[in-house]
Amino acid sequence: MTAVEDRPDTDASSAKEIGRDRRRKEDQRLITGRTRWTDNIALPGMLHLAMVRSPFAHAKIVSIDTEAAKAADNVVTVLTGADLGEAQGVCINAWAITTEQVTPTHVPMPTDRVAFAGETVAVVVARTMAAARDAAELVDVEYDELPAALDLKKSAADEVLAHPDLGTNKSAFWKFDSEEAGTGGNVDQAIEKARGDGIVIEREYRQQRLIPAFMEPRSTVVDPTGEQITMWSATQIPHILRFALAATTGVPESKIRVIAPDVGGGFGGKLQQTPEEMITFAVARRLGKPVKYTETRSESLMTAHHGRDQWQKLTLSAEKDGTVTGLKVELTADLGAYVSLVGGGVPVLGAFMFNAIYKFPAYQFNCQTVLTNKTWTDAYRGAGRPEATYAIERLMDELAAEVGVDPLVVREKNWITHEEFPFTTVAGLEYDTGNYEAATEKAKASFGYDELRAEQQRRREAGDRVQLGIGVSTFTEMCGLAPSRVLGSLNYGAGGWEYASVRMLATGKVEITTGTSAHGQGHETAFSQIVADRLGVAFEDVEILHGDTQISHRGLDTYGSRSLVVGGEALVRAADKVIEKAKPIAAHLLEASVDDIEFSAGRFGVRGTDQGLAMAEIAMAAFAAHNLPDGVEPSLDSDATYDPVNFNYPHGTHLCAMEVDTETGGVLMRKYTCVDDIGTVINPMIVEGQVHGGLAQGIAQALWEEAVYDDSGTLVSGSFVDYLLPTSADTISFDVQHNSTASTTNTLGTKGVGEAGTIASTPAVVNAVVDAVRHLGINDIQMPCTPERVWRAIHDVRGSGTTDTEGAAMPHFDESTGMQGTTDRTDGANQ
Ligand code: MCN
Repeated sequence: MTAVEDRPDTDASSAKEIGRDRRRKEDQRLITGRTRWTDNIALPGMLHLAMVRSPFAHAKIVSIDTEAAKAADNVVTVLTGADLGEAQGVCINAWAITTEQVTPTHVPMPTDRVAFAGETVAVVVARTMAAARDAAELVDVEYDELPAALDLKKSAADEVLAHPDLGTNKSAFWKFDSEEAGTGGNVDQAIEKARGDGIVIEREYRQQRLIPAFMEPRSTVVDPTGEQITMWSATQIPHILRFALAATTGVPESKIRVIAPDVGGGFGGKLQQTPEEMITFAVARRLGKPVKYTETRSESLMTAHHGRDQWQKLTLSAEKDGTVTGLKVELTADLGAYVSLVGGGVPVLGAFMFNAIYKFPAYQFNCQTVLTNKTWTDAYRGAGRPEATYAIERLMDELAAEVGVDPLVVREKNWITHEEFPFTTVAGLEYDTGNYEAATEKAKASFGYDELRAEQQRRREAGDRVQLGIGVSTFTEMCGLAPSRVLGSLNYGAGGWEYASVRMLATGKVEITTGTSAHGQGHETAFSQIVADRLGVAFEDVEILHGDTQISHRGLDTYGSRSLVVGGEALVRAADKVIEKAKPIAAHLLEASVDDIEFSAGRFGVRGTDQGLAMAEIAMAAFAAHNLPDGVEPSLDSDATYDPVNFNYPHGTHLCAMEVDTETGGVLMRKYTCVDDIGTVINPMIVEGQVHGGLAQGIAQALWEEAVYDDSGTLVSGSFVDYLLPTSADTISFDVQHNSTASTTNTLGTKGVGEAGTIASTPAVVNAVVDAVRHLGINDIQMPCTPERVWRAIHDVRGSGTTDTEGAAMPHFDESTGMQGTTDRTDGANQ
């Protein structure tokens, strides 16, 4: 990856903060360790928890013998679900996608039956963490194992029930039809017509289950002493968590304070009201003492919610020249054992994105969510949109192959041109701005598209053992979640607004609170840049406070790449209110009319004169209150709650070159270029980091990561030995660029970036791998494209004896370019 560490902050004399590289303020404390992670918190008399977890995917709890554990050294008590009773509350589902949704009750610590391997059945409370974990081994639980619903398709057919009392595994069926919605035509008719005189592409893709493996495992401390119960948690959603705790335990919301201190990553995986948080809260209340629970990495992989896990059945119709006419999506989505906080809605987020940047005249989306006896699923970076993007971008490559043209040609034939914005899509969204042509041209030039295509051709003709594939992904996404009315129409349980406050302190410094809750995104830096420009104050003078419901008392937190476009807009509006509040004070002090006061670069001036006062001077005057106009309050602060009127639509063109060793199945990334359009860039250095991290996660889905369960429902990829998380050594130096069309959905013209790299990259990589071997007769390889899977695909077509395969017998093996799996090459291409 690019070494951003060596990049200095850009030109300090530049007047503007927005658009400027700024090293992240928060990194000072993070990299020097002068900060507080939840697990660092130590309170007087604090006790430690360890969870006793089910080894079975599905079993009746016959008995729990806690005596031996209770007698162990330093153990205070052992509690079961029966002991805690209703005080443990329930884990809520905030998004029932239909009114008929079948939703099993999710008690944090069940008393009668476990529904996935890893579910908690008892909790040990001890004076040290080690004592708690040791004693957890002594809790003797007798189970009566039940058949487990594991395979997604079989579970959808109700072969084995995940929750026998519910009588079905089918949780909800959700449908969108363009004809019914009035946004397009009849998809079945479009497909029927194409069967007669056009092209019909039918494919089934698997979105494997992934684990959002954040750096800091989940951790929670609850202090029930004092007037309020305080919870520190490594969470993305302190505000939502406080609401959920209050709503499900009966403790008044005003008596609960939730603090998300520095949080070491989340990727959607900490967008949850977890059983562990609920149990910790209940135990602290019961014992009246502070308690802490920190999970081990194995617990994290096994029980923090998982992501993706879908089967996608797709039918695309087109005219013979590649003009698309219809798209039908039939999705089966694995919810796992429970319907998590927003998990049921994740596929619905994808529903609006399958049509992507293309002008489909007809579209239908059908989704069946299914309960199984596996870890529950929910948002994972991109949440629904990577799945949709994968499907459509893979399909566009298939269509191009069928028509016999370059994948970019078929895309260009069908995409929305820049003159057509704003454009209402067949899924009913209004895309505000974009320029797919410009992003693609820039990407092609930087990537060396034509040269790489020529090289690919040469290698094919020469029958090289190592073939070259080029993958394209011209993605868009909807982020900036979200207009509250739209969320309401989708039956979501909350809104999508965001809150910010701006307070000018007497000394001229600025204190900001935001309802967003960063956990690695660098809000403190980027938001300081926005405020510095807006109020004309120094970047260093802005302090951003967040992640504490007592300090930033309103908010809907961080996910869905919403923080800048929704939270940043709230901040701009609050800052503008402060400017408006300051104007009468300035006019009064300058003995001018308010109408003559102009604000520019931090100074309130009198039009047509050189008289003026700085923002800091007005702040001091407002604080001292010695000489304020009548009726003006002695303070200079304001706040704003902003509810967006539209989503936000970043887009980009991602191009990937992969080398595939047709003898071993080994794949190696040769080049990756992306040109993203995220509107106005606030901090290029942060954005580059976001894109890098996002790309690594998307590429990992394409090539390495997969959560695998065995036939009994045990997670066999339960450690980093088996769950293949990439390191920087596994990726290459990415070519990251931008093309900017300002968004009209917010004042700053920005678009979100937090998920862009993840959403775009997975299909780019798989398209490249498939492209490298398409001439052999291969049109799909299931993710992750491990050497074994690639080798099997090649082996299978060779075995079938197709002419193509025989024609590509790969006679020229060059030792110097040989690849094994995904290990680095010695020529430095992977550095
Ligand atoms: N930004 C910018 N200019 C833009 C867009 C964004 O400077 N045009 C900056 C923002 O100011 C912010 C960062 O980039 O500092 C990301 O902004 P945004 O796109 O608004 O996304 P969020 O802050 O809402 O972050 C959520 C997003 C998601 S959904 C996941 S998942 C994710 C991600 O961000 N998880 C992350 N990035 C992550 N980064 C880290 N380090 N850790 C995670 O867990």
